[in-house]
Amino acid sequence: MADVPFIVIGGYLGAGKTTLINSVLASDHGKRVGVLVNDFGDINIDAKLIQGNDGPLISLANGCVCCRLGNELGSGIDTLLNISPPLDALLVETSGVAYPAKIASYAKTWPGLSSGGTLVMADANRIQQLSLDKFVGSLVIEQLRQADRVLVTKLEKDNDWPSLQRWINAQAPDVSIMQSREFASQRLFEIPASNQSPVVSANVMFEAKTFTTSDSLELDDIKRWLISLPPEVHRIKGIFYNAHDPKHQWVIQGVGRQRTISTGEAWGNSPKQTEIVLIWPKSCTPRIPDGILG
Ligand SMILES: Nc1nc2c(ncn2[C@@H]2O[C@H](COP(=O)(O)OP(=O)(O)O)[C@@H](O)[C@H]2O)c(=O)[nH]1
Ligand SMILES: [Mg+2]
Repeated sequence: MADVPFIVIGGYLGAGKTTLINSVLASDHGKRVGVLVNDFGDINIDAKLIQGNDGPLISLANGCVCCRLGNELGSGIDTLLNISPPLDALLVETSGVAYPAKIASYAKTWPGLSSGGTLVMADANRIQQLSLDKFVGSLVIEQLRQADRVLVTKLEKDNDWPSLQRWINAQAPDVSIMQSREFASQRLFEIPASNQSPVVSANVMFEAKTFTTSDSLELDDIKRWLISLPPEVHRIKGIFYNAHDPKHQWVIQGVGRQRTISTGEAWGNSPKQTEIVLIWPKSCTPRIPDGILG
């Protein structure tokens, strides 16, 4: 039986990893894929945001897959490898705080896996600024260096694409770079996997705060609270319940200063439960206003 390609999708918090996985799962590439999603924090919001996936999905919560999840990742891989008929590929979404090469190295030693390459996502509007951040800069640059291909998201007309490409290549010489709007899903299965060895630089510590309730939350209260959160909270994501629209989930997304609320999937049979996760570099110690948390 042929080994199954293990494709790693990395990149910093909010870069667009889950969005890419959703778009791959929704597109017509003819492959049966299994997905492993790691998320930082006690609740795996990303696993809940992956939509329309008829194939198997394994949720790995609570931490950075590269340092703490060895057994859970391994047993997730084995579960997916034991599916019959065999899957065509395994995709793993790393948490935004992980070093992707360490996870990609599983493919070298795990029976039944072959290396499917490492795609690292980079937010066109944040990557350069993040690289200068005293807490997370080295992690963000190391994530780029560990890529076989960098995929740039959120590119707008006013971004200087050639200059951004040059900048990425200065951090990660020779890496191939593409922009997400020109990236057909099929290309995910064609990443040239290199043989780079896992390099892990200084450990950056992150903290996550989780908020859950089964009470209905008012849209205006959520909006006020989101706006009041300081930018040191690098990532906000969650699903909330609003009794005015009892059928649908509402989705919160926050990356840097950008915050959005949108309607999500129907609740279906899942409990109408609000779950929100905030993530920040530990050393930042942001002041989190009580707002809805109170
Ligand atoms: N404009 C734009 N927004 C994007 C793109 N990719 C992701 N996003 C948004 O960025 C936020 C974070 O995306 P997500 O896929 O959850 O990032 P992850 O944390 O890396 O998994 C969400 O609000 C997405 O809708 C993109 O290519 N263009
Ligand atoms: Mg994600």
